[in-house]
Amino acid sequence: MTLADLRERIRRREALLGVVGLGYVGLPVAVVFAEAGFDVLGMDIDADRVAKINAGVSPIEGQEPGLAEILAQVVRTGRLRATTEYDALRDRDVVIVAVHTPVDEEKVPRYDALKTALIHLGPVLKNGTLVIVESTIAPRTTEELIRPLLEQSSGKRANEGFHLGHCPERVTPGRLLHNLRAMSRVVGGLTPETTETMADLYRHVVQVDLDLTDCLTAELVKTVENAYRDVQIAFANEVSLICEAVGGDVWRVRELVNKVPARNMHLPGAGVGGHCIPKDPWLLAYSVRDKEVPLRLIPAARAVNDSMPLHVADITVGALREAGVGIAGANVAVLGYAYLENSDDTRNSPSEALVARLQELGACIRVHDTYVPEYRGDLWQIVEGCDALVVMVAHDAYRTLDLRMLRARVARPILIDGRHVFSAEQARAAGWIYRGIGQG
Ligand code: SAJ
Repeated sequence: MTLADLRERIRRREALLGVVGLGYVGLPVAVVFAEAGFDVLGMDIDADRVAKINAGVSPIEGQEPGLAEILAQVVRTGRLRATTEYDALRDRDVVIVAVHTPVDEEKVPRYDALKTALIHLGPVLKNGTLVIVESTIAPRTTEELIRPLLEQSSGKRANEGFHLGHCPERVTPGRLLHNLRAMSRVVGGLTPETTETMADLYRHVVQVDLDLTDCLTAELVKTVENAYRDVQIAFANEVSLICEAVGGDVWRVRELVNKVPARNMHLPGAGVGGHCIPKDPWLLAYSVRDKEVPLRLIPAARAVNDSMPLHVADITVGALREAGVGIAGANVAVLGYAYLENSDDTRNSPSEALVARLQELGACIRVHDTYVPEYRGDLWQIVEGCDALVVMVAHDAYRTLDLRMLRARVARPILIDGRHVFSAEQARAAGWIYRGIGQG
């Protein structure tokens, strides 16, 4: 099949699509292309996840407007089905790869899932199939790792036996379907004709700009856009430390700074979690690991953001000490374990670092989280008799808590606010000793 044939099949929605990796990226992708009228075969190594999807049930918890309903519909109409077998992908004209690409302790990318996917995909690739990698990868990875690996595992040559491109995902838990339709996408093919073919495909679901470019630019845009955010958040966090030290209120400072044109001070907070922001700056940095490029700002921003959960632990220890309570043996209740408000996603959660630190200091920890199944217990029971309450995630459910009722349940009225969920005035009026990030 030539690219021209493939473009025609895409235009007529007859192209058979495959999606490898049915997580926060792959599942919404599979759903929206099925909804757009394509025959989609999803593939994942997790048999439970595959079974749930084939039963029309979304394996993703948390608020994902529309996902569960559309998933049920496209499974019912037979447009989407899932498998654990790579072999089932033999007939696919396009295969989108959306597996996770974490970095390890040494900040080196772990491409194990990506390599495994490519090694198993190669042998079943049909002649002329278009492979699109949506996973976030370090600049130059398509050229230096993905292309040779796919040529080797398929025995075909890129741009002849198969076509290859990179279209970095731009999903956000809580807005998975929205972002897929309403956020522009950078489309980078190995050749301009491949890029055009990719754009033909994404035009069926993306309602805004498709920015056509090459693979390297696509890799750079994605890692830079998230490194940018990480640096911006780190700046806000550093300003919050200054405000705490000089007795200022970072929230008021931020509000007035952002009134100045071309200022966009981000939100200080208890830390930076998730599957994108903590990782993508390291993928960007990795691309120059063998070159004489003195990276100082990007690693420093990561260090600032990684220090914030520990800073929240320090604030907690300090507040307890002022109340005459040692941290060892203190009962501390942590509200929020997800990395993001109103999400069930706990990857790289700042709460993990906070809990580990407080436990290291001897505190007894109880955790509640509205969305995370293992922490969904009775909030009122969890806070009962605690010596300090630490809010780590701004779930809507926490914003509406009655602080007076809460005050009556705890042993000591110490409230540590890692996400400015409450105002100091509001908390103190309800009888709490309030300590907030960025508030001296
Ligand atoms: N955070 C702050 N301060 C901020 C913003 C975020 O502390 O001002 C923290 C959050 O609490 C969270 C972490 O950073 O722990 C990441 O939050 P996020 O809002 O960046 O959410 P993510 O990780 O889902 O980021 C995604 C990214 N999207 C993609 O990679 C496609 C990011 O580029 C988007 O900017 C972000 O969603 C978004 O704005 O929706």
